[in-house]
Amino acid sequence: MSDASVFTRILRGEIPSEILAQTDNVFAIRDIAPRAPVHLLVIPKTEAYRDVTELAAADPALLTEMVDMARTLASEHADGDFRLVFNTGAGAGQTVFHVHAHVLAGGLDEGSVG
Ligand code: DGP
Repeated sequence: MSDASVFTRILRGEIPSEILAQTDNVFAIRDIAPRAPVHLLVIPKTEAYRDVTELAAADPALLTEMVDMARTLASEHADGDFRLVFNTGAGAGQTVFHVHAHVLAGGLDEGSVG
């Protein structure tokens, strides 16, 4: 039984998921339940931060690195435009408390925020 998050277990290879991109600090996978034609997750390798508010306060450079990877992935997997979503708190739909960004792209409905 491991206390590691599902994303840490993917990074370790304990749960199968293709690593689409990675740096020393950040990696990306496909969401298991896509809600857009392109739906990727950008995740810090550390699971020290539960959500984006903790991350932004403690390590804004790491947050910037996540945004940079999202931009690169949106160019590689779609036309470059993307929506970046951080569900923050269970009431907002967060289920994994290891901060991660949803990168949604490819044929999104205009004007939608959700
Ligand atoms: P959130 O609701 O914001 O905490 O998003 C967590 C996302 O993680 C959710 O959209 C589904 C995804 N997810 C959960 N378990 C796995 C998994 O084992 N593999 C992959 N690829 N994605 C997962």
